[in-house]
Amino acid sequence: MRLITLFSVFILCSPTFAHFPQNTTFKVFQFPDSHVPQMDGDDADWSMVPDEYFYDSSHHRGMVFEYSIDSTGTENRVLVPDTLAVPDPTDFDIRRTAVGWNKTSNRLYFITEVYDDVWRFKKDVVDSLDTYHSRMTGAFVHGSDIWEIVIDADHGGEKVVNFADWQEAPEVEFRHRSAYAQNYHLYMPPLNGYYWHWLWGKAMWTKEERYSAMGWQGDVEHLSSGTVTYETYLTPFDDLHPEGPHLSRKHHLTEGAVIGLSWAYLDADDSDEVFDDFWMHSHHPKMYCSAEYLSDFELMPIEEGLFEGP
Ligand SMILES: [Ca+2]
Ligand SMILES: [Ca+2]
Ligand SMILES: [Ca+2]
Repeated sequence: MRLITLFSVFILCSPTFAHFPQNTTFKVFQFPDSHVPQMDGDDADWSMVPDEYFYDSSHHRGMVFEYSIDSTGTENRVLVPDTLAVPDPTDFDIRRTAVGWNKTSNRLYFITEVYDDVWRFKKDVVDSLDTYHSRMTGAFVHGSDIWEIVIDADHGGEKVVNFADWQEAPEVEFRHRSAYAQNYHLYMPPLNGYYWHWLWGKAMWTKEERYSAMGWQGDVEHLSSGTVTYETYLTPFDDLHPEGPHLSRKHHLTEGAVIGLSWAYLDADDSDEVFDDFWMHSHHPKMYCSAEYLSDFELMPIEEGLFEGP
C-alpha cells in the first residue's frame, strides 16, 4: 500500500507570471436563452457548438513524478519540475471538453467526455469531505476521479489559498479561501453515487441548485473502465463568503469580457488516497492555487447563423 504524503506534489504558490499559456485566449460559447443546456449528461444540447470551442487530450498536459522508498519503507514521490507528460489514451483520454455561458442565467456551463481505464468513485466515509479538517487541509479528497475547475471571473489573478498561516489564523484563511477565485473539486462520477461538489473553502452552500448542478451518463462501475459524459454549471463570484450568499457578491458575466479559467483532471487509478496524475488544460501545475496560473477565456457573442429559424 502506498503511503505517500497527500500534498507531496503541491508546491509553494508564489505567482510570478500572469495567465497560461501566455498570448492565448480560448473561447466560451454563448448559449441563447432558448438553448441553455440541461445538466443531464446528454450532449445533444451541445451539438450546435462549433469544433473550435472543444478541447481534447492534445490540449492537456500532466505532471511527471519521481518515486523513491525511504528507510521506513514509505513510498515518496516528488514532482519533476518543468517537465510535462502527454496523456496516454489507454490511461486517461479527454475526448472533448467545452465551456459555455448564458447571459440571463449568469452561469458557466461545462461538458466533458472522458475515457478512463480505472474509474474510482467509492469510499467508506464520504461525510469526512465536509469536515473542518478536510476543508482546511484537503485531507480525504484524493483517491477518486475528480474534475477540478478554477474560476476567476473578474480576472483579478487572486490567490485561491494561502492567505494566512493555517495554524495561526484559520478563520482568516477560511474567510478568503476560494472567495475571489473559486476552486471546485467535482467528483466524476459522483462519489458513492451522490457526492459531487467540494469547494476548496469553508462554504457549503455553493452546491445548492441555484448556484450549481451536475448530470452525467456512462456505463461504468467502480474500478471499471469506460467513458463518462459529465455536465455541470457553476456560478461565478467576485467575493464568495463562507457564511452565505447574503454576504457574497456574484460576478456578472459580460459579452466580450475575458475571464480567468482553467481545469484539470485528477485521475486516480491505483489508490484510494492519492491521484495518479493531474491533467491540466493550462499546462501549469499551480493553476489549482492561484488565478495567476489560469488561462484567458473570452465570453463570446452568439454565433451568427446557428440559432435562426422557427
Ligand atoms: Ca445536456
Ligand atoms: Ca486512468
Ligand atoms: Ca481513474
